Amino acid sequence: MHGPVEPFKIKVVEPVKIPSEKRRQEAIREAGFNTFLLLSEDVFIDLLTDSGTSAMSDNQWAGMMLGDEAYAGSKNFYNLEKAVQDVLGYKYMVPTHQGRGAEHLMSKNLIKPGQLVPRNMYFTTSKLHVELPGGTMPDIIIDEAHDPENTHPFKGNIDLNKLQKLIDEYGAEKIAYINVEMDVNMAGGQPVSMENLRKVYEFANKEHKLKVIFDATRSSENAYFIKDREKGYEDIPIIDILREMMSYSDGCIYSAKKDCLVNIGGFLATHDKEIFEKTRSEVVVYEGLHTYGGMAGRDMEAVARGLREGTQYEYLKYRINQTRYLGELLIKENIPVVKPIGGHAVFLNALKFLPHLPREQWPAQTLSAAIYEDSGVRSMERGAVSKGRDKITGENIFPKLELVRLTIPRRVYTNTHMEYTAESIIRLYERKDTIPGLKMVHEPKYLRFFQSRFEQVNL
Ligand code: P71
Repeated sequence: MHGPVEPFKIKVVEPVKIPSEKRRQEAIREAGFNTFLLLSEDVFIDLLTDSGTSAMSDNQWAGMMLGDEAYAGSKNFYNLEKAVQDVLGYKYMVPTHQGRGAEHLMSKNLIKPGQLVPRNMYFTTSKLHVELPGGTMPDIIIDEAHDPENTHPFKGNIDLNKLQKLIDEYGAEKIAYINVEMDVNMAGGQPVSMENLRKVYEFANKEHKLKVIFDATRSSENAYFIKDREKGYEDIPIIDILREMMSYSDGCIYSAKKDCLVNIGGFLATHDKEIFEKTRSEVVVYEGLHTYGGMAGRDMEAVARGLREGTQYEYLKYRINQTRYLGELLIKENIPVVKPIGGHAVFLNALKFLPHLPREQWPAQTLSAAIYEDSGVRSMERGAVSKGRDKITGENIFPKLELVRLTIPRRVYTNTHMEYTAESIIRLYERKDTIPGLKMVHEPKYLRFFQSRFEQVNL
């Protein structure tokens, strides 16, 4: 049987080649066993991230030619503002160069030193931008999310009891805002249900006068899961689902590099005039004028068109099913993966894949490097190296999830590429006992996973 059918045909191709086995061995050593440090040239299938790696449509490329590169008041800014209003329902929008630019502005303006920003699992840049202005990010995701085998359909949900406990312990005034991520990245691309969003907003806004800020980065993919899995939404168009989702928030940060099918861009959007005024006056310090925020006019046009295009049902169905296709090829061979298969990636459970390695030998980092060496497929560590050290004790934190992410760029790779990837991982699983662990030999201060280096330890 065939894999998910692509709702597009291919107009432009970029050649890729498989480096020789000898070159792969050299390349991963030159990169200190860190896939972030590999040269793109040495990679055959690049599943490092779905961020900024998608293929734009002919309509988006046509829009690029209509870039209005005026310093102030670019037409494309107004097109983007309108797209955000139409698709997400927010009245106000501040453009930024990418998601973390928006995180920076939001956190800086909403967090006072010592405050908490509870969230349904951390994301690396989001956590850092909460910590920089003196906040901390407690985890309030449901327990099921920490168990790779648990097949809860909305594993991204917030546990309201955990939120209540924080309020009981610290008081509502200690909480800067509640942060809800869509299609939770570090949990495996797991969605949040509409019911949960509604309840969190009622709890926060009505009972405690707390603001709710979304990380709406993968909200279109989350909306697809709501349509697919939540009772009552089967016949509702994606765009209406999205607008309802966003109505349960005061604002959001958004990395356009994912669901908007572009290579760069981001924004902050809000229903709240005060958040808008504050962040708009500050965007000029860190990003650029408030009508471009670090993006070229042409980039804003591509984001505007991509935001609309990325809500098409046929496209989303293909997209989510391609990820599932790869996941199911692996599940068939009993490879330990996070279940259910998420939206943007398949996550391998490195603790089960390489049970002979102690946590101190970084099983996920090891597995990610081994996959590259086997087949030229690049993946990303999402475990203890990404998590970093405890802010106070300085000790390594070993989260329950020690994962390797095989992230699928949108509209870029074919189902045959998925099959090639699955075959490599299955082959590796058969000889998993022969894979030696790693020790960290270089550790940068911030977001260490990007630039840390490793050496193999003897088995
Ligand atoms: C991903 C990325 C990109 C990335 C970031 C950090 C380390 C490795 C890779 C970026 C996100 C994201 C969420 C939920 C905010 C950002 C930042 N993800 N929220 O998954 O997933 O956006 O990259 O545009 O600055 O590979 P930005």
